This record gives sequence, structure tokens and C-alpha cells, in this order.
Amino acid sequence: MKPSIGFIGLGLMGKPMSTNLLNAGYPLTVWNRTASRADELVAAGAKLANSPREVAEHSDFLITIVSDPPALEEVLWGGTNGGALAGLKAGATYMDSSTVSPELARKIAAACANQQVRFIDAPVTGGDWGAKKGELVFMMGGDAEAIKDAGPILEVMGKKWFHLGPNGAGQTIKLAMNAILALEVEALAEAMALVTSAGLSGEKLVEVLQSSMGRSGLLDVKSQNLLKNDYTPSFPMRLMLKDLGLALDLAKQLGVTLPATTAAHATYAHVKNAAKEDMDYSGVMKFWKK
Ligand code: NA7
Repeated sequence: MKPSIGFIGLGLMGKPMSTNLLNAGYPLTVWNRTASRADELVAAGAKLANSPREVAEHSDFLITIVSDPPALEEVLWGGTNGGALAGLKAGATYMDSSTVSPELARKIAAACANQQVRFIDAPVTGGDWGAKKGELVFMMGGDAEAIKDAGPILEVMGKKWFHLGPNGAGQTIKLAMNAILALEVEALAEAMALVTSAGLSGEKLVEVLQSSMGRSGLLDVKSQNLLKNDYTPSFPMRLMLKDLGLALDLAKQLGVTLPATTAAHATYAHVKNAAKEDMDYSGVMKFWKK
């Protein structure tokens, strides 16, 4: 018998992740703040719960993936009936794949330990494309045994997972990694602005980049967005900005100075605050478009 899975958060990432679990034959109960986002899953056989707590009550293995720390706190402790944590049974496992602060991950771990629930912080990378293909990469903090037991479930949603240390370690690596992604894309946008202002085409820059040491999988993908001026969200800028803010908060707590991340945060914030639409973080290129 496959364990019953509860899934909270059916956004760009959560919907394809939970769909893959349902297609793999796991009994699935879901909840999303905007209930209509669950329609397709319910039509395909998932149960719709009335609250996060009700999802947790039906779960051997609970997964959450929501926007940010306040959203996660709302799901876990908010609402009129106590939130998801109040519904978790002793012996259950809870995995959070939202990107939040390591501090919040440790607070959740402590609350879970009090009720004999195993907690794993497991943010992901791979974007909605990786979520759809079941090729996400999980960065995990928590108990080795819990992570080992989660293997068959992780296999459905991802292609690789790393156990990085105790609770909070997954979030720490994720924030550091997203800072690199944000800086890479911002550097490409800057270089593109320089080249095009000099009267050369962005295509030329990208062509040379792809034959150089500066090449990266990320830049291969995002350079196409920049060249086409197409910033359809794959990883939304609002979430990248949130992650840069979380990385800077963590740096402050640790007494580490991050000058480039600080500058990138200001550039992304400028573009995001001026934008009317939701866009991918590669839309940082708009900083240079008049
Ligand atoms: P999306 O597509 O913006 O989805 C966010 C999800 O979080 C979506 O299900 C939202 O519900 C939910 N949400 C947002 N705020 C709340 C509150 N206050 N209470 C309950 N649920 C909430 O993001 P992604 O799927 O791309 O990313 C999710 C996480 O993975 C994020 O941390 C990324 O950085 C990585 P809605 O449908 O809007 O009602």
C-alpha cells in the first residue's frame, strides 16, 4: 500500500508536482487557498480538503509548497482550526518545498519534533519545467532516515536530491544558489545592455558566450528570453526578489557582507516595482530598456 500524500499549494510548482504523484498512483488529498486551482486534480481522482488541517489529518506524508514565509506560517498555524500542524499524526513525515528562511525551517522542525512528526526542509530547483517533467532537484535538511524513507516519493517528482545537513541546511543552500542564479542573469542583462548600446547585436554576445568559459545552462536558456524580450514567468521575479531578501537577511544574521547580492536586489526591486505584470526574473533586462 502506498502512503497517503497530502499536498498544500497548487501554484506553478505544486500543481505539476502533485499531478505527478497522483499519476504515480499515490492516494492524494489537496488544499489550495484558491480552491479552483485544484479542479483538474480532483477530476483526475484527488480528494479536495476544506482546510490545511484536514489535509494533514489524511496524510502519512505531507508536502507544502507555497510562496513565502508568511504564506507557510498561515498554512501551518493559521486559520480557524489550527492549521496543518495541528492535524499531523505522530509518525507522519512532513516535507516543505517552499523557499523560506532557514530560521523558519528550524522553528517548524522544533514544532514537529514535539508531536513526533519527522520534518524535512526540501526546497527545489528546476522551475515549472522541471516540475512538469518530474526532474526537480531537492536540497534537503533533516534526519537521514526520514530522507531515505522519502526516496520513492522524491523519485516521482525529482531526478536528484541532496542531504545537506540538519534542518535549515536545505534552505541555506537554496538561498545561496538562487543568489548565484540572480547574479548570473543580472550580469548577462548588464553585458547585453553594454553591447547593444555600442551598436552590436545581443545575438553576437550570446554566440560568443556559448563558446566560452562563461557558458552555463542557465544563460543558454535565459539569453533566449532576453533576445526575444519574452519574460513569461518560469521562475517569477517576485519570488526571486523574495529569495534575494531572504539571502540578505541570513547574511545579516551571520555577519557576512554580500555586496553583489545587495546590488542585484536593488536592481530586481526597481524592475519589479515598476512592472504591472507578473514576469520571469530574466525580465531584469527591463532595467535597461527605455
Ligand atoms: P506560485 O505559482 O506563486 O504559487 C504560490 C502558492 O502559494 C499558491 O498555491 C498560492 O495560493 C499559495 N499561497 C500564497 N499565499 C498564501 C497564503 N497566505 N496562504 C495559503 N496559500 C498561499 O509559486 P510557485 O509555485 O512558483 O513557487 C512556490 C514556492 O516554491 C516558492 O517558495 C518559490 O520560491 C519556490 P493561491 O493559488 O494564490 O491561492
